[in-house]
Amino acid sequence: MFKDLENKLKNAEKIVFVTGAGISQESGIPTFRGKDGYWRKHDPMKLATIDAFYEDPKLVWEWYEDRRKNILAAQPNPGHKAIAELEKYVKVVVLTQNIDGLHQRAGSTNVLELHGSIIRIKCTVCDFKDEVTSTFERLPPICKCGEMLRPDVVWFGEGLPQDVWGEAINHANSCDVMIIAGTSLVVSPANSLPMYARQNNSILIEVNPEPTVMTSDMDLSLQTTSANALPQLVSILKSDLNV
Ligand code: BJW
Ligand code: ZN
Repeated sequence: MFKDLENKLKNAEKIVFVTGAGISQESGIPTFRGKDGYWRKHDPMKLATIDAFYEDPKLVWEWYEDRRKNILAAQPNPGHKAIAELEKYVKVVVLTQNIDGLHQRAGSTNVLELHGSIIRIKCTVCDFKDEVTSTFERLPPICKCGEMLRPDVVWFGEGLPQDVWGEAINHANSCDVMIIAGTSLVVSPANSLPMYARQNNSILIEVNPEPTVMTSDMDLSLQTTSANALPQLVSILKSDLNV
């Protein structure tokens, strides 16, 4: 079993990371469902659905503005940096549910944002999209067309950007190793990505201090934090890879 695992790791040509809120926890960004997670204090249906947004746009915007300030002040941690470092040795793709941009800031160049980005805004009606890092004077901000602007993120009940999701499936279908870090794997469709990788007979490795709904499906489960495990894992991969 371990010989098989070792051989597959050595010969890996493409490694895909699937990441979630837990990978940014050590950068000071709260998770959703963990201890101190957002959904422990707030009802997701009141903050992360289009109905909630139309019900109380100011409240939803205030939540995103608070998070944006925290995210812009945060720094990538050793987990993000280790993933970026691995790109020097093998093809790496990051499929992230996070909207914080920390993978890109750590240096990863091939990142697909499944749930959008907190830096981007879009109009609720017209095609207007923009990137914003400053704060708004009035909430909710209004588009030139007179309608409300919203964060360009994916809320419950909304489809993922089709092109991004299509590419994510292709990468999951064609990777040799999938490393799943810092996600509870309860939110669909992102939680189906390990199944696509499994169909390709790829190795599944999970990094999470807590067991998840898919821990028993993993080839290897590292029950520790990503800032602890990923630098070690990447250094083993670097020395194992036939590069
Ligand atoms: C560490 C760590 C450390 C801690 N190191 N690890 C009924 C009504 C409406 C929808 C549905 C429904 N039933 C099912 C659905 C589908 C729904 C869904 O999956 N719901 C489930 C929750 C039941 N999915 C959707 O709606 C998706 N769209 C969709 O399916 O479209 C098709 C469709 C369209 C139209 C009609 C019908 C279907 C969209 C999902 C969008 C998710 N949006 C959010 C918020 C927006 C972005 C934002 O503001 O940030 O995305 S919710 C939130 O969950 C956020 C995250 O990206 C996402 C995933 O969470 P994640 O990353 O896994 O975080 P946590 O907190 O859950 O886990 C953190 C983990 O880290 C834990 O395991 C810790 O142990 C660990 N950890 N410290 C490593 N240091
Ligand atoms: Zn508009």
